[in-house]
Amino acid sequence: FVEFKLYGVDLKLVENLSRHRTDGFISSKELVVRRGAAFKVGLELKGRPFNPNTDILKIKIMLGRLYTIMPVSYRPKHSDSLWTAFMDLSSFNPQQPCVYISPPASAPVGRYKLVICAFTKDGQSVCTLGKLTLLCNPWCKEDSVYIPFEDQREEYVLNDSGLLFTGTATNLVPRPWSFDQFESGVLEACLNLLEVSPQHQLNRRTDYLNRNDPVYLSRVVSAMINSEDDRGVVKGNWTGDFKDGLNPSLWTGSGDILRQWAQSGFSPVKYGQCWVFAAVMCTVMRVLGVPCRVVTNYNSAHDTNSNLVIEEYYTKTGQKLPGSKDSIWNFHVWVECWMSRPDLGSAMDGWQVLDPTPQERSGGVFCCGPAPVKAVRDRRIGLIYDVPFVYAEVNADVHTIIVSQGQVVRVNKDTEKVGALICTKAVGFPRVQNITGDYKVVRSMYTCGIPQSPEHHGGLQGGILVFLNLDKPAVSGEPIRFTIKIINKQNKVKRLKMHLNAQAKEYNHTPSDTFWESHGVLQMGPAEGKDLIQQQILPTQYEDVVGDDLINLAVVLEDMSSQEQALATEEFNIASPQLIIKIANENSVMVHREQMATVTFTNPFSHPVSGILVVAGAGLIQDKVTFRSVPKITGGKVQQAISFIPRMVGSKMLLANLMLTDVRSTVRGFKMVSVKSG
Ligand SMILES: *[C@@H]1O[C@H](CO)[C@@H](O)[C@H](O)[C@H]1NC(C)=O
Ligand SMILES: *[C@@H]1O[C@H](CO)[C@@H](O)[C@H](O)[C@H]1NC(C)=O
Ligand SMILES: *[C@@H]1O[C@H](CO)[C@@H](O)[C@H](O)[C@H]1NC(C)=O
Ligand SMILES: CC(=O)N[C@H]1CO[C@H](CO)[C@@H](O)[C@@H]1O
Repeated sequence: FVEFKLYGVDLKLVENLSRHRTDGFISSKELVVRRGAAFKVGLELKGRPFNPNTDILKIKIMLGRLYTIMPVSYRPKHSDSLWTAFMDLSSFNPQQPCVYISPPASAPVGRYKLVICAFTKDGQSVCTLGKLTLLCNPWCKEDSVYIPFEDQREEYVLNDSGLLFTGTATNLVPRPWSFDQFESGVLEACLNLLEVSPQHQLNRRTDYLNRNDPVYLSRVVSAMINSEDDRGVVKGNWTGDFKDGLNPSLWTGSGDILRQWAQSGFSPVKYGQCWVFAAVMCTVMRVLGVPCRVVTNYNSAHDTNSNLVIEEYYTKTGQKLPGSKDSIWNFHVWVECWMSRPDLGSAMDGWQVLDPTPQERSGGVFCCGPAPVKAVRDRRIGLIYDVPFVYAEVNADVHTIIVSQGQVVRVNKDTEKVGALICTKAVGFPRVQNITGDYKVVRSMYTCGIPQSPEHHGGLQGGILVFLNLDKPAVSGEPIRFTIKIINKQNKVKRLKMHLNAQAKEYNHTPSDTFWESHGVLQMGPAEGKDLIQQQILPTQYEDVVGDDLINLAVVLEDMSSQEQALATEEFNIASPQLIIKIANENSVMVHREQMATVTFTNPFSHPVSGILVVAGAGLIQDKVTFRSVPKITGGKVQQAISFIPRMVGSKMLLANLMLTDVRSTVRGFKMVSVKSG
């Protein structure tokens, strides 16, 4: 029987990939399958046919040095914990036999090797080798990442684009983002990430064994996304100076970042801030098959001393001071991953907070989570991991303090500000979903999407109340109009000094110098209410200072006879113009066929601007995004035509990012493109 030869494993790529919902990875030319579901492997025989009565097949599956050997049976076998393999004799082709291999739903994820050996009756054997990548399987009930709704599985595992929310709770700014999990080099970089991790370097065997558990996987990934403590992917920088790297606002997707990291031999990519860390983590988790979404928390507290109070300091003239080590970021972005928590009990199953932005060490390294969202809501701060930290991020109180000559002259307490709104992208639609109620029991006055300004006020004990309100959301190129309302609660005439102060402020910084101020004196009659004090800041006064930053506006009143103070503040962003993207023949976009689009920018600024345009889109524009310079424009329109060849069928996002060089703004836009199979 010397003529019996086994030639190569035909991994039946295309067919089984679509059944495993891994067909997006087709360009990786590897077999990518999910645990808990069988896949099919075909064998090429040369010489005599396979004889099921006398020949025996055995399969060895290897993950590093861990391995398991299974006999190939002739009847399907099911096991929750073991790999099994069988041959279907009813559709048996003796020249090209097929084997079905089933990984258990609890198998570790990673890159496996596979050896198939045939033994003949007289003791001869021949073997052949294959490779496969095994991922988690949210479609499989026995998998600990199982999520029971198809639209959610598609969004949280397969969607390769999305929106990240920035801005403020009353004026959300969606940033389009390309998660890129199916773009070239991304799958490989994600698997590399597991291998470069300190856990793997320290003890491969233990790491491989632990990789069956999404709690472990997500914690490893949360530490590896930032470059602190390890050879992680992204370096954070909050200095505002990014000259030896890329400004975090200019990334359009995760693909560039992960490829750059892998190609540089795993040196950190410069630079990221919270939404970049979170978006790259979301890509890695979706690639690994763990359902994941990016979440924004507005007015996110960073409570360094765990007293659940954040202090903010102002001068008597309304200037915000660099405060304590505690801080409030106007927004902070993290991710949630969906998994069961056998370590905590089924009540904690579901969404888990993971925060890859390096803020505080957890277990000695910069990582955070998984913290069950339910534990945060129910204040179960004894549960692992990092529940108290996340709890403070969404629940701390804010004390606004006026200081004068080292003395505290006034304290306002706000219990509603922190965690004003927590949101993510909705399933299947490019819009926001409010998930505040998952994190806390709220009586919030903020609304999602519809700008509605809450009234921030401060009053003298028994004396004067002051309110500060924007007349409407601030828009680029238009004056910022606001109204101050004062009520004299006492039955006597009061003379008041009024100080108004505006400062620009990055989303996570203490404000820069005052760029606009106004001072005056006014008189209030007994028990009088005034709400006609209208003020405005003109575009020429804020345009060049503010850009993508926020404005911190404050009013301080001082009773000239008693010296008592009252303060009201408002923080807001300026809605920037949008890029408009138009797709030619929008309803007949075909895969692999060249397609045209135009990006239009209308300049709302009071002077000419120019900038760099980047266009990207997972599944639409291969590899690198296109950079183009846009000519100077004065109040007018500029149009840029682009062409691309869609690579994948489905609903894909084309996105554009214009970094203006004359003002400190980045202008964005996106358009969903429905690509048909032709
Ligand atoms: C931030 O970037 C600046 C300029 O590129 C660089 O000089 C500085 O060292 C960076 N800071 C960190 C923490 O990497
Ligand atoms: C991804 O989200 C977009 C909306 O942002 C939607 O149009 C598309 O159908 C989603 N894709 C999948 C695979 O769920
Ligand atoms: C967001 O949800 C919270 C809690 O359910 C609610 O109080 C708040 O008004 C919502 N904001 C919206 C719908 O914009
Ligand atoms: C086990 C398994 O799912 N194999 C599938 C591979 O693809 C072929 C063709 O679609 C299916 O017939 C097999 O069932």
